[in-house]
Amino acid sequence: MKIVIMGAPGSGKGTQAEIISKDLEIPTISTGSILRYEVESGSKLGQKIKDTISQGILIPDELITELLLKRVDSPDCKNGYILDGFPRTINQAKSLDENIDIDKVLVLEVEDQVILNRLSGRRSCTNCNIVYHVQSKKPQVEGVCDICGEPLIIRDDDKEEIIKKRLEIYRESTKPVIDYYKQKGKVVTVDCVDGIEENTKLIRKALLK
Ligand code: G5P
Ligand code: MG
Repeated sequence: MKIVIMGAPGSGKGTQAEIISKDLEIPTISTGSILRYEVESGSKLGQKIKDTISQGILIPDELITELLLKRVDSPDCKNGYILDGFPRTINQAKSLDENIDIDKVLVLEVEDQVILNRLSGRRSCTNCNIVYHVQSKKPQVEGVCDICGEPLIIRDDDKEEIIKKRLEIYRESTKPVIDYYKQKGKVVTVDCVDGIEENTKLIRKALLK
């Protein structure tokens, strides 16, 4: 099964994709994580990407599409995957369509006020990509990843003014992608206002539709 998970920054795409990918035994491919790995590598390209991400704006379509299509060509993707964070523009969606037939587009709906709270309390592990929250998903030891023991970080783009910029770009560039997929009859929408576990139950139900 090939699923796209969409929603505003902080709607829970990464968190929920991680859980659902275990259910379905398929990998999650997060373009945000692919880009952050490139930044961590210290390459010249990584430096450019870092500047763009920290401003809360999008990476050029051509570059991100090339990285994504290369990734889905890997052997672990042969039974399907969940795309988290791609496509984010109509151009990206059209390029994806030319190469891959997506089965379902799962849209997580969350209000802006909830998003600000989720992102201001988020703590991330750059090593294994697990995300935590200072109130609703605490690690066993404060500031340390449960899985690998690495220190947790606050993402550069989780500052309030950058979150607002990301929300603006989401509305302008990414929401039209949801309409694009609605016309193709592929969208299932889930109201994700509750806790993580409650929302996972709703998502599992929606995926059976
Ligand atoms: P990313 O990395 O794709 P965003 O902005 O799309 O970044 P983000 O911030 O990673 O999305 P998320 O994955 O939707 O948010 O949310 P999350 O991390 O799972 O959860 C957020 C917090 O809420 C956590 O603390 C979590 O514990 C809590 N939480 C999660 N779910 C729930 C829930 O159900 N209930 C409750 N109560 N709490 C919950 O992209 C970053 C940048 O990379 C570039 C862009 O510059 C982008 O800004 N980029 C691209 N550029 C161009 N094209 C693309 N395709 C690109 N992809 C990435
Ligand atoms: Mg994410």
